Amino acid sequence: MVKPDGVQRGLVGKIVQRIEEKGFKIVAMKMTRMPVEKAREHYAEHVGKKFYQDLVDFITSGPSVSMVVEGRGAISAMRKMNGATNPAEAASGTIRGDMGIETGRNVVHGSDSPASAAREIALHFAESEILNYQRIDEAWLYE
Ligand code: DAT
Ligand code: MG
Repeated sequence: MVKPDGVQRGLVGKIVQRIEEKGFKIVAMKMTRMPVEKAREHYAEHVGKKFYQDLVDFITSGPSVSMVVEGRGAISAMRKMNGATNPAEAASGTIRGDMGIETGRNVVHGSDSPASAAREIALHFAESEILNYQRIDEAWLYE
């Protein structure tokens, strides 16, 4: 997900480009303003933490772009491409390392496990919004 700061700063195209260049397949994508109820559910694991309310306020503050990204090892690779949670600690070459400064404005979200990916996809997408198609370069990406 490109968070509201990424959308406001005009970074959606660059982030989508990184995903495409890696070879991963975007099988669903949409811009929404996340409703507060969805945001609470999305960040349920952080309920009770001191930054929880700021997080919900921020993620619902404007449009964000959600994607379902498919490919071998996509979940862990996307986390690596996103970089460490705190952009100040994120490696150069990562989205957060290259495009962010502070933890509360860290540009992107990525699911952290198959279970959370399944949960988050079901939260943000209807099954009919997830497309099944072949990309022409697949034969050159996988052995
Ligand atoms: P990640 O987004 O890398 O999965 P997380 O799940 O631990 O990180 O936290 C979710 C978001 O909450 C994170 O992207 C930014 C915010 N956040 C995390 N830790 C924070 C902290 N100590 N202070 C303020 N915001 C924080
Ligand atoms: Mg997380």
